[in-house]
Amino acid sequence: MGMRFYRATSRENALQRDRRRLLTALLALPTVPAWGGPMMSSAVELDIASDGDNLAFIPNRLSCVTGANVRLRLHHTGRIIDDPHDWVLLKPGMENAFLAAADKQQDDKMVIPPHDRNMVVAATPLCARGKTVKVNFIAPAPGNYPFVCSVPGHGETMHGTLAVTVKPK
Ligand SMILES: [Cu+2]
Repeated sequence: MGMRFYRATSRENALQRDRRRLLTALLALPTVPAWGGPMMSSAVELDIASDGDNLAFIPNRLSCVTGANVRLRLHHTGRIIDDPHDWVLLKPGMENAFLAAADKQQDDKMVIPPHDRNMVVAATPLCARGKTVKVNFIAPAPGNYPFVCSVPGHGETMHGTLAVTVKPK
């Protein structure tokens, strides 16, 4: 009697354990397919570099699809100059206003003053010579977004455009 009860209980426990395992497995499944799912925002890797010791970006045009999960890497290819660089993506039309403010910035450890952040979509940290820095961001609404290096004196030539395109249907 006691034995039967024990077996029933252990079978019950085993069932519950199986159900729990199934539930855990279901919860672990991604809610959208790993690739090509309709809800999945596509991941995009963008690479940009300084043009050696010139104050320019290579390439100076980038593009991605709106809503993309962008991972941008900036590489500083300078060999002589000690100036760091960064990559700052701005809202359309903000380039002149942002650079005017950035060029007045004295503190070269913090090149994006807090009151300028409303012009900024995304920005890498400062990148030292020979190094690579990264920033992840979600591509904004379709449009042409200027990007600049915010280090004083750089942005006038060290700039470009990120073309954010509409989602293909
Ligand atoms: Cu720079």
